[in-house]
Amino acid sequence: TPRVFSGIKPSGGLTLGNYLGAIKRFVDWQDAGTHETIYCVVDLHAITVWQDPKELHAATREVAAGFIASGIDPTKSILFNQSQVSAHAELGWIFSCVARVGWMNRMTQFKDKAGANAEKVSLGLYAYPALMAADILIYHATHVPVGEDQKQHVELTRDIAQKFNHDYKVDFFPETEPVIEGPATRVMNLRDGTKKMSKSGESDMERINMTDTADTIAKKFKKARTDPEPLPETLDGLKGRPEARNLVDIYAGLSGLTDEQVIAEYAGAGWGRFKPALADLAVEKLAPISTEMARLMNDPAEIDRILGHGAEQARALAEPILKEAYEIVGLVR
Ligand code: AQP
Repeated sequence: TPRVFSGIKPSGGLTLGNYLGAIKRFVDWQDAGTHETIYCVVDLHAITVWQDPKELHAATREVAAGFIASGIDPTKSILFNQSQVSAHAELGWIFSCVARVGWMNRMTQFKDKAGANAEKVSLGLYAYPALMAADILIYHATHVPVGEDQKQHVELTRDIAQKFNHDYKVDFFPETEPVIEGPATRVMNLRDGTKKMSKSGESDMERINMTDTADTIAKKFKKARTDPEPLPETLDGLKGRPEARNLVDIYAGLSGLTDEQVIAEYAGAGWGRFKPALADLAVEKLAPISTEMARLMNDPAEIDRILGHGAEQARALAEPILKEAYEIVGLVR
């Protein structure tokens, strides 16, 4: 069976962006049953920027709880945390030797995250796409559901696989493709519609956390930045209105409607009508998940057990592929 792989960094609590752009789709892939689905809490990626050890522990369990509460079933998907399967880091090293510095220099996420501080960020942050390629290719996964922001990294994964196959004259690593479909593949910051919603953004008001209470969700949407115009009559009317587009897109992602259908339903509506409707919808969808997350997080031993079991399953798939990669490269075992 073909495989799907994707992951989320425990670099903080989950946001609505992670849910709509990633987790919701992970569940769809699992339930479709066409692929073996492998989902990972990518803790080694999280430490590319400083993480307090205690918080990293908690966030790892929170992300795992978020997966399960959203519908990832550990009996149907393999769910584990990256650091428990050392083959990721081992293949990641080989890929660091395959990837070129020039390729990394073109990664826009690195440029965004490093900003003017590129000399001071960790070497890991720079090399991170090579480890991400290993996360995917250590399972020979072909499909990678991600948000729009990760497209470039999945494309780089394909370049790394091609160069490895070419350099060693093998046909070993498959072509991977990013799967970026439907609405809300790039959920924007509620305070600035030109920036994406992030776990680690400065202000809590700019994001919806999956663990936010109903009141907090309502307050954040109420205070979300918008322009003064009402919603347009057609989708075209959202051009040049990033904040308005974002709220419509979030509504579409949560409701399962298309952006067009949302506009058709709310044509001409003012924010006083649309924002409370959006908040109600978000609460309706997120409240059962956050309740379940809270229940799961009360039993960390159970989460650890699930991750440990998933790691065992993942190792069984990864180790033969790693062994073969080592042989191809010429490393004596
Ligand atoms: N705003 C978003 N809209 C849609 N999808 C998003 N994703 C993240 N933010 C949005 C998707 O969630 C998955 C996991 O992302 P990640 O945790 O590995 O890293 P990230 O993209 O860097 O996420 P954050 O929330 O912005 O974390 P920080 O602030 O720590 O860097 C990916 O599929 C991503 O596309």
